[in-house]
Amino acid sequence: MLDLVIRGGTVATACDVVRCDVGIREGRIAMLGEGLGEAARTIDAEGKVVTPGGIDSHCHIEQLSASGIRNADTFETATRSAALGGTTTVIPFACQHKGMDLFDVVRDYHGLAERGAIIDYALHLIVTEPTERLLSEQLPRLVSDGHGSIKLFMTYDAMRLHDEEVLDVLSAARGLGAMVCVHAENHGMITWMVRRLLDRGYAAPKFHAVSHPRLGEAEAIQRLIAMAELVDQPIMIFHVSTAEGAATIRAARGRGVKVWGETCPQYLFLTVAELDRPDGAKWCCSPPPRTEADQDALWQALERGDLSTVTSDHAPFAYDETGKLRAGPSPTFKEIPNGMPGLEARMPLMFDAIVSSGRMALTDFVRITATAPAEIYNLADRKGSIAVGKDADVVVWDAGRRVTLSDDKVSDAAGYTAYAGRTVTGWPEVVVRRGEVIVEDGTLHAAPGSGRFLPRSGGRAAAPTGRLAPELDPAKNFGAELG
Ligand code: DUC
Ligand code: ZN
Ligand code: ZN
Repeated sequence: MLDLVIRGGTVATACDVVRCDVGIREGRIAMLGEGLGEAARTIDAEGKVVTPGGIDSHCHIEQLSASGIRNADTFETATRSAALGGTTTVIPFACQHKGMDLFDVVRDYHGLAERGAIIDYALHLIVTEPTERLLSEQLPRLVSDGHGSIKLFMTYDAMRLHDEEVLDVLSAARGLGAMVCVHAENHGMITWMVRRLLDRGYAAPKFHAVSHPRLGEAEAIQRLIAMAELVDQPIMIFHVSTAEGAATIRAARGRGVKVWGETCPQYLFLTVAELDRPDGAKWCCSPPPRTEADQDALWQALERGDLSTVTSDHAPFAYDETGKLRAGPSPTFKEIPNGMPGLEARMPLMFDAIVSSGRMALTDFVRITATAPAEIYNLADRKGSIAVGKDADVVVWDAGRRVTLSDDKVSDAAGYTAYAGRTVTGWPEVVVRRGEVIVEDGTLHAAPGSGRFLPRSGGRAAAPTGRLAPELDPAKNFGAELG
């Protein structure tokens, strides 16, 4: 007998939409078909839309910043909010700061996640100090233990790598078959702008956006792509915010470079105008929200497949003295911790904008929010689709329900939503994680610590193309291996 049947819904994957039942046994999808037999429990999904649970492949959870401040959320509160928003898998970070041993860092984040996570998780490794030991001993062990992706920063004083260090990590990742994800902005342009703005007294939150020139995004993406091409290492560009950034990725993909791009709801739905509000600090994130023309360009890039995923970049700080206002009630833009909450709102915002508005197809919604991240980060054997054998991570949507997002409804620890006042059509009514109903009637029914670690290698997306730059290709050059 089946454990659970979701009966009569419109079931969507990234390629098909069919009306059928979903039969679940022992945490996995066991059958798809009409009139599936008896089950211990049945959920009536007549008139509802049934999709895979969301995968949020870029979110900061219980992460310590370089300045010592920790995100507002714990694994418990962050993954609770994710589940209530229809997300069943997250990929947050094990974040090294300078002077920290990467093995200790990874052990500590595993401890936090094991204790608190309510949904399943993998971890990206943030590398800020690529020493010889880290590159030759630690990364190989950690990747083979199931951490198949590495993240680098090209900006932030305390986090960034110089180009030579970026090349070291890209080259090491190539040997390990790991994906490399990058925060790509031109550091010098940002610090130069910050100094000039503050020197002249331009300190309000809205100047945060001015200090991150759009040219700096395209430049860093282009430079990173060139470095990735030199050593033939696949890369993912995080949080693309500008039309020029997306165009740079499109051009590289057009010549066969293995580069993927993501964007986030803050670049699809918000503009720089938010930062000019009295509480503009809430919207200070990096890169900053841009213009309506950028929103249009990013949507087109998603439609064409130039950008593949939409993640939350959830980085929550409360709007009080513990977070956004830790430097006082009127901080300069430089003193405001960067980031905004978004784990809970991502899926409803995207369902509304793609499915309810008719901008793209239901299959596109599934691809962008679940299937593509599963494929890029090598989770697709278990996650990201509704198919026999996969984990039964499923969301039942009331496609007609209208909900106005507001601060008093958020369930993460930031205490506000960047989308307050926006009404979405379509809401995740029931959320199933590995066959267990974990959200129903707006209530969570899962214990902290019940989420599981998802070990993974870099997989197919992270495999090199075999086209090294001529200077590094022994066959085309001087016959010696430099890689
Ligand atoms: N910028 C980042 O680089 N990370 C977290 C959030 C943000 O705004
Ligand atoms: Zn970033
Ligand atoms: Zn981030």
